This record gives sequence, structure tokens and C-alpha cells, in this order.
Amino acid sequence: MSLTRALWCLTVVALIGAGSAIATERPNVLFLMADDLNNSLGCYGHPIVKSPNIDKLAARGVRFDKAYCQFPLCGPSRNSMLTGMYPNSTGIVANGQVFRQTIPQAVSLPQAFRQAGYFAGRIGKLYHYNVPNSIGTNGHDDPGSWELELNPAGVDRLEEHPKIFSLTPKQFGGTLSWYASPKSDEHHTDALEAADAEWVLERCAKQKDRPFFLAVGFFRPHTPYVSPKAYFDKYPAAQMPVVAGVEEDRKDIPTPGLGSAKKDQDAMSDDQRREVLQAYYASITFMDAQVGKVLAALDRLGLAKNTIVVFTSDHGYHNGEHGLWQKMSLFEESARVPLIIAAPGAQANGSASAAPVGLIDLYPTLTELANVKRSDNLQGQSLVPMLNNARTMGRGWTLSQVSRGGGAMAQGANKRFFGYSLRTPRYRYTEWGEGEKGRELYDHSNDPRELTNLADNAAHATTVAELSKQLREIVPTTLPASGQMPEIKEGMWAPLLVDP
Ligand SMILES: [Ca+2]
Ligand SMILES: [Ca+2]
Repeated sequence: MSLTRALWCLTVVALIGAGSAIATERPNVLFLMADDLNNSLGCYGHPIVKSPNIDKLAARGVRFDKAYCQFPLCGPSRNSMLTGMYPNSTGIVANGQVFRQTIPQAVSLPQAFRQAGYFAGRIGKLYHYNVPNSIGTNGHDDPGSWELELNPAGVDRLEEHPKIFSLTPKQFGGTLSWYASPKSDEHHTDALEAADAEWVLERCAKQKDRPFFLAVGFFRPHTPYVSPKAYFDKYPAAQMPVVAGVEEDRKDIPTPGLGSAKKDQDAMSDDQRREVLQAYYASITFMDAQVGKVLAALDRLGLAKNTIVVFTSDHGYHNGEHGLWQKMSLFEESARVPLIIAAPGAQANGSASAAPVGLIDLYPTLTELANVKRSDNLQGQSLVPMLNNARTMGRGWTLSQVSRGGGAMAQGANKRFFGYSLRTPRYRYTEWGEGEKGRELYDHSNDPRELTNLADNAAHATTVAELSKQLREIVPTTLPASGQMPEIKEGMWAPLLVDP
């Protein structure tokens, strides 16, 4: 039985049970995101991090164990995910931009739901924001995607900036910075978001004839890692592990592979590294508690049985692996994301999928589950087959991309180029430039930490040749039909609810 049909049957049962005439074959969507969250969660086997609420969601949905972003940076990843197109087709490969500046007539995921009559609302960060300075504003939002936008700002934004410790004084978002706040949960932005989500869900519960697509974008665990001190106390700094053997590991990594390294982070002491981990993990557990409040509201209001819940992040995050911190690398820690989809009636609920999938796949998945008319230029695959049978492998690969070098206009040695990384069930294969700036091959069957680059190992030449051929066939399909990445058009940022 297909998931769509399962949902329909569930609805019929619910209708018979309730004796109600209200049609509910159109499921709601609750789309929950964290910012800069890697897979440091209990449900993904992390030995330290406590995430009981996300774990509970994973237990009732399908957990995707090989889910990857298309570009490990907020803006490019989120624009790709919400348009269902690769960064090469959105033209958004940097922060501070939105797809209306490049492909203004694209129909975003929430916009597709709006066009189908859904209420679509956003709380917090879905498109790009400068964190923390844009908290409390719309950021680089797309107004056409939403009917309601809420931008709460808590003490972390309004009061505590002067108290935050930063590796680069007075900077918080692009570097490592943290603060154990004396203020309790309810004063912080992410908790205000959870409270707002509860308020919106209460309204939605009263409007049974109108389904909703509610997106809640939490700001943690993005830097500055500010959360109430009680969460820091769960992770004593002295007990935090520090990655060892970095110098040896780095020897076989081509230069662009380490291009996201930052001097101030290289210079950290081991004690500072432990404090970073403490603060990052504290932020995760604080964010998890807010996820729990939203999911409790969904249950309390009787909405859970007809609501598809998604939980994910915009990209992963390094905590010292290969000597790297934060994002913008193509290694597993930076490219991989948590992804949980709990769709009522899905036959694989409660299990895990090992299929390589991408955030680009969410748009075709959610529109199929809800019978919403999709944009016809989507480049991802639907994950509905995996939701019904966790052994389904689907397309069998996913692609992540990142930029190196100067801006689009830079010339000569500083000219911008891309790295592309193909993830298959067994391998990660990465080419920098057209391969002339470096190649990497990691065999996850025996090297899950990607410590040994096999790209120049003669014993693996056939694998390298096969994966290189596959990569070079895939990359052109990530571009639009013209073969050219769309360029930013100044002054084109305008909401388009329908294509006129
Ligand atoms: Ca991010
Ligand atoms: Ca290595």
C-alpha cells in the first residue's frame, strides 16, 4: 500500500471514528530545522549528546543515516532545499542572497503548499539570516513563501552580546563564540520560537478545513553558542574529547580540502577546544528541549496523527576533525545532516534508511505525500519509497558542492572554483576544480572518519576512474538547461505568489 493511500485509509478510519464530515486527506507539515547542527544526536549514536526529544521523533519516523546537504553553508543550502534545485541551478552559492534575485519565478516548497490552499507560516530561520545580528528580523527571506512570519528575539540577541566570549572579539557568527547564560529557557530566542509555534498550532487546530505547512527554524547550535547555564552543566568541559592525530591526518589532504581552516581556530588551546564542545553540545540539548515543546503541542492539540514532521539541519559541522571547525568542507562531518521524517502511516516508521539522500529530495517528497502540485523543474528524488521500505536505495548517490577561491569576478590564482563530492553507500569521492586541484577517495566500509585518502593509491585506480566518470556525468545535470549558473540580478528581489 502506498503511503498516500495509507494516509487516505488512516483518514477514513479517523473520519468513521470521529463521525466527522471534515476531509483531512491533506496532511499538515511541521518542518523543523536546526542551524549548523551535525549528527551529534542520541538517535545517531552519539556517545555524549543528550537529545531525548529528537530521539523520540526518530523512534516514530524514518531516520536517514546518509543524508547530506548540497552546499555546506546556510544560504546556498537553504535556497537549494527550499527550491528543490542544486546550487548550480539556483545561482545561490554565497550567503546574503535569495533565489528571487536569480530565478524569480521559481516556486518554493512552502509556496507550492500555499498555492494548494495551505496556510504556510515561518518562525525564525528558514532562508538565510546573519546569525546573530539578524535575529528578530526577516533576514534574507522570501516573503512569497509565507502567509505569516514571526521573528522573535530573546536575551541571547537583545542583552547578552557584550558578555559573549569570542575567539575574534566583537564577532560572533563567523567564528567560535560562546556564553553560559544565567537566564532560563523561556528568555531565549529558540524558546520564544517554540512558544510562537505553539500559538500558531493552536490557531491551526481550530481551522480544521485548512491544512498547514509550519516551518520552525531554530538558531542553535549556530554560534554564538548561547544557552542557559543548566545545559552547559550537563557537559563538564574537562570530560570533552579532543580530536588527536590531526597533523598526520592532514598530510594526504589536498590544499582545497582544508580551505575552510581558520587561523584563530588553529591557535586554540586544548582547553578552549573542550569549552567549544561543551558549549556546542549545550546548545544542541537546549534546542532539542524546544523541539520537544513544539512536538508536545502537536500531540496536545490532536494534530500529530495527520501531520508529517520533518527534522533536519542546513549542513553539518566540524568539531576539530582534520583540524577543522564549523562548515564549508566536503568531509562527512560538514556535508552530513540529521534527517528524520515522521509521516503518519508510513510503513517504514521506526526504522532507519541507509540510502544516500539529500536535502534537495525534501521538496519532491513532501509534495508527493501531501498531493500538492510540484514545480516541474525539481532536481531531487522523492523519498516516499524509503518511507515505506527502509531498504529501498533510490538513486544511490548524493552530491555536495563547495566553493574555493575568490568571488565570482576574481581572476588568476584567486579565481573561484568548486569542489564536488559524490557520496555513494560505500564511498566519498571528491574532485577539486576539474580534479587538477586535488582528489580524495574515502572508503567508509573501513574508514568512517575519512582518515586515509585513497585517490592516489594504485590499488583503487579502478574505483577512482568509475567514481570520477559518474561524478562528471552528474555535475552537468545540476545546471539548468542553458548549462550556465543563473547570475544575481540586482533589484529583482520581489515576492511572486503566482507566475503571472
Ligand atoms: Ca547554517
Ligand atoms: Ca588523512
